[in-house]
Amino acid sequence: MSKVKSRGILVNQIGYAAHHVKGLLLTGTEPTFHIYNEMTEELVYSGEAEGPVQDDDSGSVVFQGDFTELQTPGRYYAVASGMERSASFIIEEKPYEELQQGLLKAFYYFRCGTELEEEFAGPWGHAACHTEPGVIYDQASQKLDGNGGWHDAGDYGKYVVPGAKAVADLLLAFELYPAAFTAALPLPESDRIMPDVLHECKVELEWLFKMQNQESGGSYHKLTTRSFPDLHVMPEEDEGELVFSPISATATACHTAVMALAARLYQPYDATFAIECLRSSLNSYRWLDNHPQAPGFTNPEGITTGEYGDDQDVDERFWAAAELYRTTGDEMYHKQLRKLAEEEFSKTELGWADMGGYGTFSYLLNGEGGSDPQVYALLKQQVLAEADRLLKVASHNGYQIAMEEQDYIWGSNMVLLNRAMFVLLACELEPDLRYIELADSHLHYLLGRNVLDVCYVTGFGDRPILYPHHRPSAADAVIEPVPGLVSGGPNRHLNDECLKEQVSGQPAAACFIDHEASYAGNEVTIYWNSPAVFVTAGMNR
Ligand code: G3I
Ligand code: 9MR
Ligand code: ZN
Repeated sequence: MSKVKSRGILVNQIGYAAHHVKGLLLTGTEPTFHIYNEMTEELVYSGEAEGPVQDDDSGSVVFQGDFTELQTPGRYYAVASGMERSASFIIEEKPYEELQQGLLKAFYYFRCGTELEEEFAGPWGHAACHTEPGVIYDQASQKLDGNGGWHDAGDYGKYVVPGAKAVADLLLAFELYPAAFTAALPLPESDRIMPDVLHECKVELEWLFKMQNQESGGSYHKLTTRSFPDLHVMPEEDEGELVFSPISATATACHTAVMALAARLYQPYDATFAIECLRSSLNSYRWLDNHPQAPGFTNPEGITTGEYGDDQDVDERFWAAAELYRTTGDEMYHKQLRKLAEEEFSKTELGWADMGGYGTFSYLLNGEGGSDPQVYALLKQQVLAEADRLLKVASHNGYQIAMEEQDYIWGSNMVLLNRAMFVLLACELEPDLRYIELADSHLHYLLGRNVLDVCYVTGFGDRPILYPHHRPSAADAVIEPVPGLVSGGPNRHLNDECLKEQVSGQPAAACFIDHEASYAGNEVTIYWNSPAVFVTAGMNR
């Protein structure tokens, strides 16, 4: 457990882009701050911060200091009277390049069913895990191969819905910002022909093929042991029987969507694989068509791993129709999309439960030609209204992020990163510098400009998360956790014992403890990493 007191002078512990807005926060009583060059110890900037601003979500009063004028590349730190010196930070044209690589490399560390070799995993390697075939729930005589893919999180389950969100974020990042994906990671598959992000996503997509029942086209909701193993168990030691949970509509619709998206993106690099993806998507759509009404998934008796329950599947179906229309141009899917668009659900969310935003952006990014002008205009208007709402929320927030008290839930850092991703996507429709600055501001919070003065990514910044709820990190012999993992973040509902014991009564944004037992605050997941890859790639383009 790490419990370190904030230095009171809060900066992005990685750094700032030379030509973007740069800000620090002071939680003391004095607004004056100074910035020094760390190499030369030369005073390079002095400023008066604005404020104070009362920030109830974090229970702090902050002065907001701006040093946008300072653009010379270098490494700096800030000081203010009565405070420890701040974390050091860089100013660079592209300060997040290494971070983006680390966040993407994390997916390699999440790989299941294959040995992680020292050459690629460094000290965090381990033997192949979960290689045994699984049984189909309620059909104990039937075994299926479910090898491969990524572990979901700090546990070793593999779940279709969050897996699809993670792949979608990575593929969208590559689609919009290909220039940010030219460097090799490297991975065992690196070939300098197909970008590594596509190699990595292929690992999960090939696993998704195995989650599909070929006869009906439907996708099993998840493949997990019956219950979670102990925290100090390495993946290869987790030998409980693997069970395919029943097929669900949300998993199937996510499968349809992400396979159609993949078919488009792999086409130039691996046409055979692209065709397989499209075939799988069409088969999956057949299940949706045959099951217009399906109950939401709940854990069947005897299975207590993550549920990812969601009784609304219209948003996932909307996303599926949008991707199939975009990939095939077939009017049948367009018709379906127009019909679903009339239903009542969020058209802007990018979470694992509410996925309407993916459908919306797929449709809008396809362009106006070929669209229904009315649907196009309506969806675009909803996107811009939400983006402007987020700008407004951030303008009232002491930490300059579009977060409100009720947003500090389990995985609040996903809420934060999804919003950054959202405004970057909005920017593709309506270029606006304020959207980019807002996304950047969200990274500043994630990387240290928060009330706890912590960098929520393992292995990055000078006060990174050290004790994530992540089984390999907890169980292996290496002191440092696996690097590049985004922690879930503050959770005002305190849904685990550790949070209840340690931070009861704290304000929302301080409901966090860097402790390995805190699964409701300090776990890591593939779908908290994926929007972080999207946002850093957006900044690195
Ligand atoms: O959104 C509501 C909010 O409106 C409401 O006011 C508040 C009050 O309870 O709850 C919010 O919902 C929360 C929901 O996450 C938001 O996505 C629930 O409380 C919370 O229990 C739920 O947590 C989910 C958690 O599983 C428990 O089901 C997380 O989203 C989800 O990321 C997490 O996923 C787990 C997997 O099950 C297993 N693998 C690890 C993974 C990460 O912890
Ligand atoms: O480790 C599990 C984590 O991945 C899940 O997100 C979390 C909630 O479903 O559950 C964790 O497992 C805990 C279990 O729910 C209760 N006993 C302690 C387990 C942690 O070691
Ligand atoms: Zn595994």
